Amino acid sequence: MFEVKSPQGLFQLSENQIEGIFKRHDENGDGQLNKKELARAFKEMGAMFPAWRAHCAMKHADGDSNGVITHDEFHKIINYARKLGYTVK
Ligand SMILES: [Ca+2]
Ligand SMILES: [Ca+2]
Repeated sequence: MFEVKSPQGLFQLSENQIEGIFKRHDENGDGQLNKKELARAFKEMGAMFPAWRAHCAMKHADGDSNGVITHDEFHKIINYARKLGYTVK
């Protein structure tokens, strides 16, 4: 499970919910996530430094280093987000 600190307190996100957040932030609708879109997604999940978080996530999940998270890299970014555990303080 995945935990996020929000103004309402602590709540948990399932893998599907994380995927939903990432997909919702695919603003140009190309089915891929660039760093800017990632940062917005992390912001929604309660990251304190979304741009930095997106940078690290990109390094982790962008296997072919083309600067975007494509469909086949999606599971890696979801995994990464889950592993963070998101006990954001
Ligand atoms: Ca996109
Ligand atoms: Ca890539």
